Amino acid sequence: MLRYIMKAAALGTVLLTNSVTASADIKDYEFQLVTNELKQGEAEVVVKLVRKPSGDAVPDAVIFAQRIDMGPDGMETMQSSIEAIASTEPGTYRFKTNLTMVGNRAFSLAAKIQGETGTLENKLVLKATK
Ligand SMILES: [Cu+2]
Repeated sequence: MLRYIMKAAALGTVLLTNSVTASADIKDYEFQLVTNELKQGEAEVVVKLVRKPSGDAVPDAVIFAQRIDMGPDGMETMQSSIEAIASTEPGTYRFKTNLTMVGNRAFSLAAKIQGETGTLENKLVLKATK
């Protein structure tokens, strides 16, 4: 009986430790561009949300703000409309935009992640080519 209690207590400790480490920090996540070079004109921007310690793709994030502009080329006020479209793969997020001019873009995203507190904010740089 005592042996059983000690085992249960040890197990409890393990479970507690696991539940603490399972909760990652919002800083452990990042959006990564699947392709950082796109053709000028109508384009699909695809990003993958990754949990950095494991490299796992993270589905079901709520992206509540996105913006694409030419800030990297000194044209921050030159922005394009960008809208989310249906994802084809869990953990990837797709957007439709129009890259009217050749050059670099800053793509900014703000998202909430299931089970994490805080907001993930990333700014990614991509390039529109001829
Ligand atoms: Cu421009």
